[in-house]
Amino acid sequence: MPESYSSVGKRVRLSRIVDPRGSLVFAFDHWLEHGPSDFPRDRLDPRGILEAVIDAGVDAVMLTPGDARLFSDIWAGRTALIVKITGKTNLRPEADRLLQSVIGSVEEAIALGADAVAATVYWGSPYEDIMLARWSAIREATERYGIPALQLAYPRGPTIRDRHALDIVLYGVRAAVSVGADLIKTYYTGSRESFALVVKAASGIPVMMSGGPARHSALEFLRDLRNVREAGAAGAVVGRNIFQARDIRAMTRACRAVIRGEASPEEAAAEEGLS
Ligand code: FBP
Repeated sequence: MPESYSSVGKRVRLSRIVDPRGSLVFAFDHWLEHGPSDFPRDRLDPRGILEAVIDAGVDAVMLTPGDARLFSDIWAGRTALIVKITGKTNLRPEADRLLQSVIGSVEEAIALGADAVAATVYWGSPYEDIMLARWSAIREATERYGIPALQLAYPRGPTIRDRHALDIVLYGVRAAVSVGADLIKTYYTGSRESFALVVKAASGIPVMMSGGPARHSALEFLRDLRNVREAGAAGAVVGRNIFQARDIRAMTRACRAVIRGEASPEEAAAEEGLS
């Protein structure tokens, strides 16, 4: 029985993002999600950051619909595009930050030339029900159009004390698989051994580590990337550890070399003059 059109589309598009050697995706929705606190005064220009990262080489960029449109002259033809169609700001009252709003549609993402659509689910949020209804509608549309659905599976809510705890991350990832994610981005559990269990629980659905806040040193982050790779993950989706780095281009190249297994963290750091 031949594959469905949609399944071919998903497979082909996913292959533009997931490099079998290990993928590096640049997440750049932080102006919406976090605001100026993420951006030192010399990093206020999104164009310069995006140009530097793409020039250094990443497998894909993840952008909001508005930024994907505005910066198409930078990414188009140079890297794959993931359009994130949910978001929130930190200007909201704290309790309401546990809900992601819809900021675009699958159709708009396709119109922009996207290779995947991304949406966040805060597993454990009091708004989980709303986000799951939205996720289901998004997933159904991605099925129709043959475009992969990436879930940012983020356990977050009043019952969750440690978002990075193994059982919590395992639960979020298994839940993401259960609701049909084609690709999963989730928190790092702190070690190769524990992240290997997360990858295993995903039952073949590719898992990528979410970068998280900038580490104390570039080398520390590169070691996390090495662990994630050795855990069998498909790669990493990284924002702050790249765009807050002293040298954005050098850090991007080092991350790519480590996630692909082309260099050890120490070799990549030395090669790029990072510490
Ligand atoms: P980082 O590598 O900077 O953590 O980026 C990944 C990401 O998921 C972004 O897509 C998003 O803006 C941010 O983290 C969400 O951060 P938080 O976990 O603080 O909500």
